[in-house]
Amino acid sequence: MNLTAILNTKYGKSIADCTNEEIYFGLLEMVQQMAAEKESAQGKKKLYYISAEFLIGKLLSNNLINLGIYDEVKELLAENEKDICAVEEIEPEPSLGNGGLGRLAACFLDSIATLGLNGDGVGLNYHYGLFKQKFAKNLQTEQPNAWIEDQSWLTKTDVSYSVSFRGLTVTSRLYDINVTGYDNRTNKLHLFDIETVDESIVEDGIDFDKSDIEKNLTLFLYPDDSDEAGRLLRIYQQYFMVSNGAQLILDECVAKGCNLYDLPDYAAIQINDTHPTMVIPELIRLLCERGIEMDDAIDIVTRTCAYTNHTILAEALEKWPIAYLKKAVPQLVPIIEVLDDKVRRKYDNEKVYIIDKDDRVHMAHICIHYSYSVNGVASLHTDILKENELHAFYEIYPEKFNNKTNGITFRRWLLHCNPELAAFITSLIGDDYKKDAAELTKLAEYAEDPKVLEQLLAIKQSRKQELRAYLKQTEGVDVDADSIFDIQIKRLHEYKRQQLNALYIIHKYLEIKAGKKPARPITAIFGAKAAPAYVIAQDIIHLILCLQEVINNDPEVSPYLKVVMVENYNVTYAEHLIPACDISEQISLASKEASGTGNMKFMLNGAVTLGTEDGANVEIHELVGDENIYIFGDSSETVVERYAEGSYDASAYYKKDKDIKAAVDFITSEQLLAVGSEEHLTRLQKELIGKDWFMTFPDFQDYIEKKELAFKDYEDRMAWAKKMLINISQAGYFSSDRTIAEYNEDIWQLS
Ligand code: 26V
Repeated sequence: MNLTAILNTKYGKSIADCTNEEIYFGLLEMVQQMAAEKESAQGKKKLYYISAEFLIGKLLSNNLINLGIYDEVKELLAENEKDICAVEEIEPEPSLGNGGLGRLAACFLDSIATLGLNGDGVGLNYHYGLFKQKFAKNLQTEQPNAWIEDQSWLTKTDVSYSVSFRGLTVTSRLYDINVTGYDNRTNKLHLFDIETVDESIVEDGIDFDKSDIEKNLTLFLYPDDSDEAGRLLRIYQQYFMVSNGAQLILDECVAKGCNLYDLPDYAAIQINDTHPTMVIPELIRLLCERGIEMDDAIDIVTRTCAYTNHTILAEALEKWPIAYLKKAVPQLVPIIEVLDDKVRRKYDNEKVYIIDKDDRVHMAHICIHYSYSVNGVASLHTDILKENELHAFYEIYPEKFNNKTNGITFRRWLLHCNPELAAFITSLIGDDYKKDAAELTKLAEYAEDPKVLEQLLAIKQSRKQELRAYLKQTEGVDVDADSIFDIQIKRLHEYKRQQLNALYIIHKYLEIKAGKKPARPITAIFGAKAAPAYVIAQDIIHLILCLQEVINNDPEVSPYLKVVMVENYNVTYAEHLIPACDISEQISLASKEASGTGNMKFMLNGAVTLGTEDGANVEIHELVGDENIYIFGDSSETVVERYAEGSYDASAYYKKDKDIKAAVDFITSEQLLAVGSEEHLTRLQKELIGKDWFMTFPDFQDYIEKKELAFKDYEDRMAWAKKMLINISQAGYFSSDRTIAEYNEDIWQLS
C-alpha cells in the first residue's frame, strides 16, 4: 500500500499533516491503481447489464473492503490520528437511481465481479442524478445533487459514438467506474455522457429548459415527466443510452472475432425494466445497417436480450405515444412497426400487440416478444405476472418466464455497514459466509445460547446509540436509544403505505393523550423521497413532518413516542439506519411490491419484519417461520379480487371503524393545522376517505394488533434476540451472489 507515497507526491505532506479531504483523494488514487491492476479475465461471452439507474452509493469503503485492505487503511490512519469515518464523510454520494431498482443494479454489479463473471454495467452519467431533498415548512423541496468533482471515481475513456435524433446528432463520451469484486476481478460500469451538457441552465431548485437537448441530456435522472417536453427528454435519454450501449456491444464483440450472426454466443444483454427497451430495435437497426436481413437481425437480437420486470403497477409500465418516438427517434419507428406487424400476424389478441389502438407503444411487450427470457423479482411477483398481468404472454411463451428472487450484497449491507455484527458472526462460524452466504444457517445452532443472544442485543444497542448520535447531529432530534426503533425507509409511494404507518402513529398519539402509555417508548423513523409531481406523496410527507413537529413538542407524549423523518434519505443514510433497526416496516398493499430489498437488508442486520404477505416478504416468512415475523393484512388474492370487483368502499370503513375515523379526522385537527398547510392536509384526508386506492383501511386493525404484539414480545429480551438470530441465520438466501449465480445458470450462461 502506497498511500504515504501518493500523498507525498500529490501534496508534499505526510498522512498526519493532510486534511481529511486530501486523504480521501489520496485513497481514491490508490484504490484506482489497485483496481486497475486486477486482471479482468476475458471470457468469450460477456453480460451487459443495461439500466437507466445504478444507485452505487459512496465507493471508498466498499472498494477498500473488496480489495481486502479496509482494516489496514483504518489502522494506518489511526496511527496518524485520523479517523476513517471522517474521511468517508468527504465523499459525495452519487444519486444515480430512484430506489430499489437502481440499488439492485449496483448490488448485482458487486456480485457479478465477486463471482468472477465477465459482465459490465451500461448506463448514463447524470450530472445531478436524483434531486437532493430539503424540508421547508414541513414540505419537501428539491435541489440538484452535484457529485462529480475534478477527481472522482469516473475515468474518462477514448470511447465515443455518434447518436442521431431527428434533426440532431450528438457525440458521446464514455466514462467508466471500476467495479471491484470482493477478493476477485474488477469489472466496469460504463456511463455515457455528452460534453455539451450545461449545468448553468438549472435554475430555482431543479427547473431547467427541457427542450435544449444538447445542454440537458444527462443533467438529471428522470426529470419531471408531467409535461410533454419532460417525457420527450426521457425518450432522448433512453435512446442515447441504448444506442451507445448497442454500438459498444457490437464493437466489443467484433473485436473478439464475432461475425454478428453469432452475437448470442458473445453477448447477453439484461434489460433492467423497460427503460432500455429501445436497445432491441436499435440493435436490429444497426445489424441491418451492417448488411444483415431484417428477419435474421430480429432473430439474433431475440436470442441476445433478456428482460426483467420490476413492477405490476400499470402506471409504471411505459407506453410511449408513437408520435413522441417519431419526434425524437424516427429511425426506430419503422422497425417497431415491423415488430408489431409480426405479432399481429401471429396472434389474434390485442392484449399482446406492441402498438395499441391509441397509437401507444408498449415497451414491455417489445421486451417480451423479442427477448429469450422474462423474469420477475420474487416468487409471488413472478406468479402474479404469469397468472394475471402478463397471462396472455405466459400462454404464448411459458418457457421464457422464470423467477429470480432479488438479493443484496453482503459486502455493503453487512461487512461495511455493520462491522461489529460481521465480526461477531465471524467469531461464531468463521469467515466463509462472506463468500458463501448459505453458511449463515450455522448461526441457528446458537439460538438457545444466552451468551450469544446477549451479545447480539449488545451489538444492536451500540448501533442504536450510534444512530442516536447521528440523528442528533444531522436532524437535531434527540431520541431515546432504549426506545424501540421502528423504521420505514423506501421511496414514498401510496402502494408502500407510509400513510398506514402515519395513521398508526396518530392512533398511538391519541391513546397516549387518553392516558394509555406504551410499556416502552417508541421511535418511529421514516426516510423517503417523493417524485416532485406526485401530489399525494408530497401530502403524505407533509403529514409525517407535521406529526413530527406536534408529537415531539408535546411534553405529555414525546417521552413515549417520537417521530423522525430524516432529510434526504439515501444509500449512506440507509447504512446508518439499517443496523440500528428493531422493527422493519414492510407494509405494502399485498400484490403491489414486486420484491423489496430493504426487507432483506434489515433482516440481515437482525431486525424483525412487520409486513404484509407481499414481494419477498413471502419468502422471508417461509424461511424464518411464523414465530420470527409479524404478518398482517389481506392476502394478494383478496386484494386482486377486490380490485376486479371494484367493490372497495373506503368511506364505509371510515364510518364504521371509530379508530380509523379518529385517526383520519386528526389529519385536519387544530393541532396539525397549526403547523401544516390546510390545502395539503385536507387533500390527503379527502383522498383517504373518498378513494384510499391502496386500501389502508381494511388492514388497519390487523396492523395495530400485530404491531402491539411485536412491541409486547420485544419486552422478553432473550426471546426477541432469538428472533433476531433466526432472521440473520436465514438471510443467506437473499445474498445477491445467489441471485446472480441463478441469472448466470438459467439466463446468461457465461463460461
Ligand atoms: C415507478 C413509477 C413511476 C411512475 C409513477 C408510478 C410508479 C410506480 C412504481 C414504479 C417502480 C418502477 C420499477 C421499480 O422501481 N421497481 C422496484 O424494483 C425493485 C427491484 O426489483 C423491487 O425490489 C421493488 O419492489 C420494486 O418496486
